[in-house]
Amino acid sequence: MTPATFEYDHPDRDVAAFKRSVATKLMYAVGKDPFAASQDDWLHATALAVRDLLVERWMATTRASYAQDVKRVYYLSMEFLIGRTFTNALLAVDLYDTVKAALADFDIDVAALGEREPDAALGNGGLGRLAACFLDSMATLGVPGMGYGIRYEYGMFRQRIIDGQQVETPDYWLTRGNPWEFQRPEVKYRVRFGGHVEGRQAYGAAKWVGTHDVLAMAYDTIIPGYGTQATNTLRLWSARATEEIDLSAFNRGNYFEAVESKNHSENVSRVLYPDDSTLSGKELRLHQEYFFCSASVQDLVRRYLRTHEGFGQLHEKVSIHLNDTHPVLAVPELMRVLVDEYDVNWDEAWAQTQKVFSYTNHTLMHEALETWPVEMLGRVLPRHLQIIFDINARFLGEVAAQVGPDTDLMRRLSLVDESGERRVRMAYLAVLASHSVNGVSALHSELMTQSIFADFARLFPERFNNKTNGVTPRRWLGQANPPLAALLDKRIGRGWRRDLAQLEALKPMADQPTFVRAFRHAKRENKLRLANWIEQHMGLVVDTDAMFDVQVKRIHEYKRQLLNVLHVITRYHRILDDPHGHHVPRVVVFAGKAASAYVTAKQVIRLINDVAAVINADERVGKLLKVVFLPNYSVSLAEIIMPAADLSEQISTAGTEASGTGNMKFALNGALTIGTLDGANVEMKDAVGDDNIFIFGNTTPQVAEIRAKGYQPRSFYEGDAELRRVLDAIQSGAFSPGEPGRYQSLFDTLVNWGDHYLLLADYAAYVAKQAEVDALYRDPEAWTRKAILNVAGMGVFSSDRTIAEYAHEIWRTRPVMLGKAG
Ligand code: 26V
Repeated sequence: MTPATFEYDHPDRDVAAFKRSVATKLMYAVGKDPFAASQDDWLHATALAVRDLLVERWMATTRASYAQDVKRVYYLSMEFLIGRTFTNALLAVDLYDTVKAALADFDIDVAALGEREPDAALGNGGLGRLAACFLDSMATLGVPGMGYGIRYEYGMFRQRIIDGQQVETPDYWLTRGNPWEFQRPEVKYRVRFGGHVEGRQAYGAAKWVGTHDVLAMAYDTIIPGYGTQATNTLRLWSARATEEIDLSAFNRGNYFEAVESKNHSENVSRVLYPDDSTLSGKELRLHQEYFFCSASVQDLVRRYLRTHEGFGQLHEKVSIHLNDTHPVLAVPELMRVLVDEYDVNWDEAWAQTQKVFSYTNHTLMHEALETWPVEMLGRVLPRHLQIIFDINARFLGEVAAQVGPDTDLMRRLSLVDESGERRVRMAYLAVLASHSVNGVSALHSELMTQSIFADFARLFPERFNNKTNGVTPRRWLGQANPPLAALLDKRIGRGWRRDLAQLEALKPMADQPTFVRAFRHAKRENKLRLANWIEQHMGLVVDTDAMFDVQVKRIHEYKRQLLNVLHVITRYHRILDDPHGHHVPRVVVFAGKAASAYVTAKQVIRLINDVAAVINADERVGKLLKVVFLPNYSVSLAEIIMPAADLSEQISTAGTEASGTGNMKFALNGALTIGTLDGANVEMKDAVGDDNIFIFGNTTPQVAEIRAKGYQPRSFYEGDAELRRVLDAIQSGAFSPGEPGRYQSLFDTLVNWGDHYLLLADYAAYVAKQAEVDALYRDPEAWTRKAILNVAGMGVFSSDRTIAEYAHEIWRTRPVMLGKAG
């Protein structure tokens, strides 16, 4: 037996055998003659052939984890932003070249095939993508775990840009079937809603009756580890109508009503909520949250009981991790299952619960903190509301006993916010029920204990900790950046894929001219790839010698894409004022989706497109400045954008971005960062060195001080002629001549309505820092040297490091031990 972390020899690198396997799948699983098969048929057949290889490892891992009775981690997340699987799976099992050769014999190009695969876009942004990177790292490290989530039929909407504006269209990603999943019709759980509670006593068992029920059916996806036999499972739940709903209506002779109500039940898993900026408090969202929590808890309890008697060992065998508060209903659900269904007494159940759960907070933004009206919770989940009330009463009683009567403290700590319509504070429930609460960067974890959880941090200081985010090097370097990956393989070996700290070995090479040249060559190839994409999809020709200056992420006011636009217009004015000046050419790239109801964010998208239209058409500017908004930002588009960037824009108002992970992906691919001291930027600065990153702007304490003193954005507007000219141009319709008033409200947001995110206060420092960026870009050797030092410093930002910390310090799990592959 060896730990699951070893490089293995391959039994399967047999091109002829793989060809046979693909041909067999094409005929017998896809049902197509090779002569009639479409590209999508070939993709499907090849995916099934690759999947066969994964299945063997999967079964071995599952068998070993039962035999070793390992502690399992259940990662509960409403979102898993996986992207494409095909190429990732081929690289994971080290079969890319084999498959490439096998397909070439059929005249099929493996890369082109991979690009036909739709993204699994089951997430909004950072939180969902982090969950996907974590699955990859857990499998790679052999952490015995499982992701639980929802199998949305419609993922993140597709964004089209029509007349400069975002238009959302549905993303039905399952049209051609999903070759990576296994439907499990036999794994079904009843999830109950509504009804009422009988026989309730505080802290005692009760009967929940009169409910209307939905079934949760499992779909399993294999998550392969890299360079190991270990695999994990992502189990996603899909809603199915129960038999009795159908029957009751059928019996009344109403076929139509029966099908209608079936549709209604199955709506629960229909669509991902595409808004990560506000909690709209929609009842369907509450149904989704409980639906997947209940199914997951029932499933993991059943698995535990298969090999254990009683619940005394639960915390030694089970860890449940809450990816933000979205899955926190798993807490009262586990309490309900233990107390109501298995007669465990309250105190024992609560003690186990607290040892089992851990929670990660991903945002301090007030609007995104979940609270549910007591009225709605009581109607949809009456038994859970009682349990939450009981948890709250116990807790407040204990605090009162400890610190004496302090009604103000009680009011602040209560799980129920009584200040207006009574609401349950889900983040407080998560903190109370967990033995570990972490933020996602050093700064964010610190702020968390000073702001939203200050009272809890005083009561339970030992609970709070930091786990700085990371990204998987397999996808974000190995897969996304073949030229750089090949260069690294040649110069430092292949080991960085599993041990990113090995990038450290690049440091001395930053001063070797041959390496610097090769590195620049790789960057150029990536820039060409993006330039081709832009020309093909948008008909715009961009110059690959220009600096690619990139900001891609969700469109949010706090992320300050608008500050970037102010800089773009400043450059435009400077070029017009001095057409023969020594300007550094830039291509400024934006991409990102706005929540469909987020009016200001949508205006920002429109402004970017309007500004792009004016500047790109202005002959006086020519190659010196181009602006592009790439539509439909996604994981697969990010894989093309990140490697092509020279400059990475990470410019959120200090104290607002919990961590950021795009910042890490860019630097890993050899971009320099211009950024504020926010989120993980702070730690990136420490990792790459102050001289190799462009930091500007007010710090978190300075932001607080400016606000406390009464921030006056108008004084910046009036005091800075260059800024005023930019804002006046926006306000007067210079970029919207057909509708001069179009951006009045954006102007007002900044100048007259308080500029909540301090764009004007940071503008001058930002523009000055951009001039430093230009100066460095004029010296390609010096620029590339710093880019190399950025790559070299990114070792610590591997999600493998992050997951190792979670596993040792929070979950306390050990890797599953496996025999050699093959
Ligand atoms: C929030 C909400 C609000 C309520 C309804 C639905 C919904 C869905 C998603 C979210 C997510 C907001 C939190 C989030 O994505 N945070 C990001 O997490 C990243 C991973 O930790 C981190 O790098 C980013 O800085 C942080 O913004």
